[in-house]
Amino acid sequence: MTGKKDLLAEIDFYLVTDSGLSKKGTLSDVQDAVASGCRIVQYREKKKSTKEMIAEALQIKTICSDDAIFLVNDRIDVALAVDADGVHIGQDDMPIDIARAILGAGKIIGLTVHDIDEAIEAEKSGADYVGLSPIFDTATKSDAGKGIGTERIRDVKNAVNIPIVAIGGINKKNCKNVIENGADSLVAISSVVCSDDVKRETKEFIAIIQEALGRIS
Ligand code: TZP
Ligand code: MG
Repeated sequence: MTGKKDLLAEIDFYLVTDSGLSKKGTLSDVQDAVASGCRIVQYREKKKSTKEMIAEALQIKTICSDDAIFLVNDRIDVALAVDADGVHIGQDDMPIDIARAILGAGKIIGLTVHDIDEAIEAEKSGADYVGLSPIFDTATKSDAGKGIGTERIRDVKNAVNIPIVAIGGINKKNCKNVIENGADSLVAISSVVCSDDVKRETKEFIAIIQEALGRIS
């Protein structure tokens, strides 16, 4: 298999960057998370210029190296420019078949879904994983909508075979429940990037997730 697709089976804590919320900055957050064992990073940047994004993305790619999957949110052009491992896109972004044709079979494409129907459609159209959103109410994304609750994760898990990444309002208190209800991986943006110690937070999330997945070695 080309690229890092096989690493998708091993992901647990998934870092999504947020330069607006971050205490120490995107590069510091990526460095700390990867140093603590995070295996997947999504560069989500809504404010910077394309030029700035490409420069930052190249640095993130270097930090992720062979250790972590490196995806770019929304910007397929930026992902191509830096030869990232793939992209994460939403329902209103580029149709997945066109994104696949541009990126090629070896790249990872994650798609945000909100319910079972969108998840089934995502799998059919060739998504490598789905981001199920939002599990709980969240202030981090203003248009995320109301939390769907953890029971919906199980419904989606039963309907598709690709990994499910849960996102939205997840913290260390509720993350065990998220995994026990069928998520393979989860994102907790504000819990991690707003903290003083991203290394510690990442380690703690990974430990809770691994234990809930029964993968603890
Ligand atoms: N997509 C759906 S909810 C969300 C995104 C990017 C924000 C999640 O942030 P937090 O702080 O983990 O609730
Ligand atoms: Mg998007």
